Amino acid sequence: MSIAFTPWPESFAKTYREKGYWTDRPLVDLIDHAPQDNVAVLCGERSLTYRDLCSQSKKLAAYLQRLGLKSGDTAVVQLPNIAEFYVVFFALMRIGVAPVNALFSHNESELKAYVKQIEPTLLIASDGHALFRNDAFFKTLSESSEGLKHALIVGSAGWADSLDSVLRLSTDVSLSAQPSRADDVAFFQLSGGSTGTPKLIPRTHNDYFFSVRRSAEICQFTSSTHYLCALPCAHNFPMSSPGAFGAFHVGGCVVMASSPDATTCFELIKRHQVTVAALVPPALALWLQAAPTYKDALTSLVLMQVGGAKLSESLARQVPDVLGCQLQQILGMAEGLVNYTRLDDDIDTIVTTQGRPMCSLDEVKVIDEAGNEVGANVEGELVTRGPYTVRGYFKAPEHNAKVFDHEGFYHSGDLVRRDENGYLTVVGRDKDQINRGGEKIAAEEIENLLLKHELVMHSALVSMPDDMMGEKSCAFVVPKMASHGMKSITLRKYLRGFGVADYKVPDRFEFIDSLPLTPVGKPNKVALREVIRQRLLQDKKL
Ligand code: J2J
Repeated sequence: MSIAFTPWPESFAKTYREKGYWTDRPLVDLIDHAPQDNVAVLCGERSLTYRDLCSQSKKLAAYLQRLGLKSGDTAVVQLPNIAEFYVVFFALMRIGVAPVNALFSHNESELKAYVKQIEPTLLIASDGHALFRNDAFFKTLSESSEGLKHALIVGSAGWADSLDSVLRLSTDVSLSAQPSRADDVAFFQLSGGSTGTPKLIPRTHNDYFFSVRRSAEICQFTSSTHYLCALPCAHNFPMSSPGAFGAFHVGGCVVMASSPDATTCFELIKRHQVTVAALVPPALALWLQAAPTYKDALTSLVLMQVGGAKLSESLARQVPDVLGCQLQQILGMAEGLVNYTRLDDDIDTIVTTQGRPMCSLDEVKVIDEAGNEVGANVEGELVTRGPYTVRGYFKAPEHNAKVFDHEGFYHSGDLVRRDENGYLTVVGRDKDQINRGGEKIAAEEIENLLLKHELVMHSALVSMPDDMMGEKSCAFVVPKMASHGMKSITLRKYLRGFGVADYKVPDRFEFIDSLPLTPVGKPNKVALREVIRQRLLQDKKL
């Protein structure tokens, strides 16, 4: 059985095939067709060749098949940056089970929302996460989703089957199951979101495989590429731009880092002769600070990719000198479109733009509020469709009607300028989202939770400037009573009580008597952003 999603219209699918962009191959070919003796993943003291990765994922696939999992089923997976992330992913691909890969920083609230949406049969998680040290949370999840019967845990939690034992002990690799069809959903990617519930993005084998292949080509990945996976491995950027999958596609090697911090990564770069790393701007800033002391550790590094949030020109200009390698900027989105500065672009283009689309069939328009295309170098919203940009979120008809237009263009909410050569520069955002150093927070999700507090009458979450993170979040709260005595700490605790990921808890709270409103009666977030900007300036002066 296949999973329902919004397909590309037949005429587009035909063109993408004719052009050779969609090849009707399953994603598991990424590892099955790689040179089997090459090292695929280095993780701590462990080294897995492609042969190991293939055989372990086959063992796990066979085990899951014996449990009764079948094509069209879904799974929620939450793993840290460890080799098992790929073993699990490709095992699920072999039997046509579509996972949503939650970020390791996600918590009760996000996992419950994913379970509700995809009604999984299986959960794979790690006992390194507080939620899975015992079976209490799994029981809660299975109460809300009848089909959720199976759990596999990395580590020795004791309450569920251990993934480690399955991989060590199981010998049977006989598989009758097949991957899902290449134009069906392979897995769900996470959207940054701007709504109350996080939206899931159905990605097909065909579209994702193309995006990986083309990315690897643009970034000139080869079998000698040693790619450092320092961002959360489930994120679209380190998975596919070109990321770990790009490295697999060419038989290269992925080095797992437990965190993007400079000391951890510099040691790995030196030890494993890493050639490419990918970071968000705040992590890059820390690397740039730390690098002068470690410079000889970084000699193998050829390419530093930066994306996820706006990189300042001043940081960008430091990269070649301080890290001794080339910079590449990337404007990507889990919904599809990825833009790259090219390796042979001049330095000014690389430091001042976020690149251009990777494929000639990426249709990108920059439009004004009336929906008309604007000219070169004029600010407008980026809208796009193409061979790897999805046509709809999973089971979200109302939201889809708002962000996908009748021609299938995805309205990204990113405000950009496009130059005469097609290069995009991000200048702002017209979506209710905070980009906290690459981590996206949907304002409405947090506002809704705050409104549940008995003393909160109104709330509005906005971004505030931050030197390190680019943006942080500030919640404006109107209490129900003037003499409320409410404190930030109370609301922080309250939000944590719902089990939302830490990065979504507002960095600052401001209590006010009323929210400024727009002419149509919505909270005026432009005005609120200005209020907090002024207050921050005031604080700096004191
Ligand atoms: C400014 N804003 C950016 C950039 C993304 C590669 C790289 C990044 C992502 C990603 C990704 C930006 N400058 N260089 O999926 O494959 C903001 C935009 C965009 C949103 C998407 C990839 N690069 N952004 O960040 O789905 O607002 O994907 O629409 O997490 O991040 O976020 P996400």
